[in-house]
Amino acid sequence: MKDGGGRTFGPLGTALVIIPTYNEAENIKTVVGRVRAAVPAAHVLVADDNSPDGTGKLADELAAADDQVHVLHRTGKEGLGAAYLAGFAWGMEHDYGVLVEMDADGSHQPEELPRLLTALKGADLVLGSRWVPGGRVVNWPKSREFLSRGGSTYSRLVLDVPIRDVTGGFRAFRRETLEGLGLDDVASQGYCFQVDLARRAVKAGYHVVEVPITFVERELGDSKMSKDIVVEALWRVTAWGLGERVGKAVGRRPESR
Ligand SMILES: Nc1nc2c(ncn2[C@@H]2O[C@H](COP(=O)(O)OP(=O)(O)OP(=O)(O)O)[C@@H](O)[C@H]2O)c(=O)[nH]1
Ligand SMILES: [Mg+2]
Repeated sequence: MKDGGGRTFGPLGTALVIIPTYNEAENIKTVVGRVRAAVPAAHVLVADDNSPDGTGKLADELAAADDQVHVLHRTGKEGLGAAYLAGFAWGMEHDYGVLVEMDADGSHQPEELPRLLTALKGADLVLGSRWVPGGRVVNWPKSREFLSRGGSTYSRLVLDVPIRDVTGGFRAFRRETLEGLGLDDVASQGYCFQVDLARRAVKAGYHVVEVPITFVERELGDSKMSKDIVVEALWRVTAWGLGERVGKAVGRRPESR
């Protein structure tokens, strides 16, 4: 398939939907079931950080009953970024052609996955987006929307990336795109991991497409959002932005981190 610029994209291989979990016992069965129903050809990988509430054990039960469900048990809570990096490595080792990021809490609707995967036929990376026309959030307090919109706007301006929803975590990567992002030196732990990957993709010249999604606030379980995560995002995005400006001023290529 060709995009607007006339580039030809290769066929998509089998998709692996990676779901990072920490204390998602109330959500894991529902979300995995919804993914399996929405995209029956795709596989699922639950990347669990040894959740005290037994999410990992529930995921094992799902995997035992279904060859297309897999579990990556990690030793402890290390943040979203580390869980995704481990999930990507597992997926590449097992030869998946598409790696998808998705939350466990129902905020990302599995029924929207086919639209993301269709868009990926003509793109290197597809971002589910709340902040493009047609995208929206359901049941979010104004304070949360302000934080998310503000984070995206700040990142877009400071990093000069033309993406409306740069912090979102419902995404589909071609395997080749991930391979080209230089993931070895990614240090971001919390949600700035998403900003980091998006900015790397834009800077590397990949064709990044935003697809509108309806993001639904979690109904069950607790948020892992914390002040530390916001502070990490703020300082890293600011440091990346400053690094690029200094790089441009002295006429060299931007640092990768
Ligand atoms: N493996 C792993 N998963 C995590 C970690 N932190 C968060 N997650 C998962 O990442 C996804 C997003 O986390 P949420 O707590 O829903 O964060 P959020 O969506 O920003 O916050 P809410 O809007 O309040 O739900 C969920 O599936 C979490 O279980 C972590 O340290 N390790
Ligand atoms: Mg959530």
